[in-house]
Amino acid sequence: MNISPLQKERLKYNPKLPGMLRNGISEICVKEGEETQSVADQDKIKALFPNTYGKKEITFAKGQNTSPAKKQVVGVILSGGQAPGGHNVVCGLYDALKATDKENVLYGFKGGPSGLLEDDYLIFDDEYIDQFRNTGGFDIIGSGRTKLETEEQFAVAAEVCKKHGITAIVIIGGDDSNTNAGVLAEYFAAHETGVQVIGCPKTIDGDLKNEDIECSFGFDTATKTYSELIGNIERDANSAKKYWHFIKVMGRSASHVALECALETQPNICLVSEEVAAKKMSLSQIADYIADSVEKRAANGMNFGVAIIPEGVVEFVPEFSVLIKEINELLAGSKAEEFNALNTWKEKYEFIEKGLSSESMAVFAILPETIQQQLFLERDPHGNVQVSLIESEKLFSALVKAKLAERSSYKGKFNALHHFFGYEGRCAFPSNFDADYCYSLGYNAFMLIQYGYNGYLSKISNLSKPAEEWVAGGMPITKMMNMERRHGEDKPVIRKALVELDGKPFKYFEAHRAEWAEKTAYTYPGAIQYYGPDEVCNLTTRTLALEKE
Ligand code: FBP
Repeated sequence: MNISPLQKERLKYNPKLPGMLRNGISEICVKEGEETQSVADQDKIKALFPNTYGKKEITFAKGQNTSPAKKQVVGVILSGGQAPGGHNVVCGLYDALKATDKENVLYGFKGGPSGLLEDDYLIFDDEYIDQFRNTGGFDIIGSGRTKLETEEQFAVAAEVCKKHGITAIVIIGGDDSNTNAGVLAEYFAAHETGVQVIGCPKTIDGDLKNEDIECSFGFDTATKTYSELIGNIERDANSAKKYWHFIKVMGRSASHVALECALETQPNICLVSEEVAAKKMSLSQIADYIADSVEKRAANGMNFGVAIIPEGVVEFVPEFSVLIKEINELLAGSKAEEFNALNTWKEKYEFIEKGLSSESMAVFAILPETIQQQLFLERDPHGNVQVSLIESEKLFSALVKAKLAERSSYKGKFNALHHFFGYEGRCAFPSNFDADYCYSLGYNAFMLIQYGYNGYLSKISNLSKPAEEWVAGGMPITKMMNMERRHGEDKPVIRKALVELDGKPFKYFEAHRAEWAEKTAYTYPGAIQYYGPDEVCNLTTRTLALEKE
C-alpha cells in the first residue's frame, strides 16, 4: 500500500495515556465513587432503567489489578459522522485487550450499528490494526447512521453476541448513539445476556459534553483544521482587500464549532445559533447586524471581511422555523404532486403565496430565489425540507447585499465569496490531543469491561492539563439522561449540550466581537503541528482552555 511520509511517521507515534494507566495492565485498580442520579427526571429514568440506574462513578488508579480472569470477546461499532481519532479508540481498546490476554478477541462490526444486526464483521489482528494507528477516518470498519433502538433490534443483537460468545460491545458515537448504548445495556442486563455495553463520546460537533465529559473526541482536530483554513482565507482577504468571505462550518445544531473557530481566528462576524434563538432574532435583524460591520469597515476603506455562519443557524431563527413547518404542511400528501405538476416557477410561486400565512410569506419573499427553490426541491424521505442543505452562507450574503442597497449611507463595494467547511475536517489526521485522548478512551473502555461495568461511558477528564495528569474512569450513562419529547413521545435521552450564553467561551467572544467586527484583528493559527515544541503540538481548544480557566 502507498502511504504518505506523514502517515508513515504517524504510524510510529506512541499515544500518551493518563499517568494512572501507564504502569501496565497488572497495576490498574478501580476506585468506586458515589452513587449517581440522572441530571433530571430521576423517578422516570430510574423506572425505565431498573438494572443500570444509580450505579457508582468510578476512577482508575495505580494499584493491584483485581479484575477477574475471564476471556473477553469484544465487539466494537463506529456510529454516525466521522470524527478524527476514531481509529485510535479501536487501537487503544485492542491494545488493552491483548495486553490483558493474548487469547482475547476484538470483533469490528462493519458499516455502523447495522453491522451488528447483519452480523457483518471482521476480526482484528496486529497486521490489520497497525495500518490505522493515529490516522483519521473511520475506514477501519466503516460507520453508519442506523439507530439501535427497538426491542427487535436488541433481540437480534443479543443473538449475534451469543453466536460469537461476545462478552461486551463498545459503541463509539454521539449523544443519540450513547443514549441507545444505555438502552441496549439495560436490555442486556434485564435479559441476563451477560453482555456489557460501554460507550465512547464522539462527535466533531462538540455537543456531547457535561460536567463529567469535558469534550467529545474529534472536536479538537476538526476545529483546528477549519481554523487553519479560515485563517488562510483571512490572510488572503487582508492581502487582496476585495472580498467578503461567508464561511459556513459544520455543526448540525450547536454552534460550538463556529464559536471555537471564531476564538481561534477572530473574524469580523460569527453568528451563534443559540444567541439567535435566545434573542429571537429575525433574518432581517441578522442581516442588519452583518451589514453594520460591512458598512463600518467600508467607511475605513476596508471592503473585505470574514463571516462565520454555523451550519444549523436557520433552524434557530424563530420565523424561519415557522416557515419550514408551513412549507412541510403545504406539501403534505397529494399536494406535493399538485405542486410538482406545475410547469413554471411563476405558477409554483403563486401556489406558495396562496398556501402560506402572510407572516411566513413575508419571510419567504425576502429570500433569494435560489434559496426559495431549494426549500421546495430538497426533501427528505418523509417529505420534509432538509434544512441542513440550505446554503445559509449564500442566504446571508444575499440578504446583506439587499440591506446595503437600501442604505444611502453606504458607499463601499460588496463582493461576496462562499465556502462550506465540514468534510475537510472530519477525517483529518488526529491532532496529538485527539490521538492521545482517543487511545486513552479505548484503553479505558477495555478496563471498564474487564472490571465488569455495564451501561458506562468511558471517561477521561482533566483534559486541559498534560496527559500525565488526565484522570481515567467511567460514568453510568443514565447519569447524563433526562426525558425529552421526541416524535410525539417522552423519551429518555442524553441531554445535548448547546453553547451556553453565560459560559466563558461565549463571554470571551461577546467581549471582543465589536472590536473584531470593525477592525482587522485576524489571527492565523496555521496547520496542525504533530511534531515540535509542546506549545504548538499539544494545544487544546480555546473552548476547553477557557472553560477550565
Ligand atoms: P455526528 O453527530 O454523527 O457526530 O455527526 C456530525 C456531523 O458531522 C454534523 O456536523 C453534520 O451536520 C452531519 O454530521 C453531516 O452528516 P452526513 O455526512 O451523514 O450528512
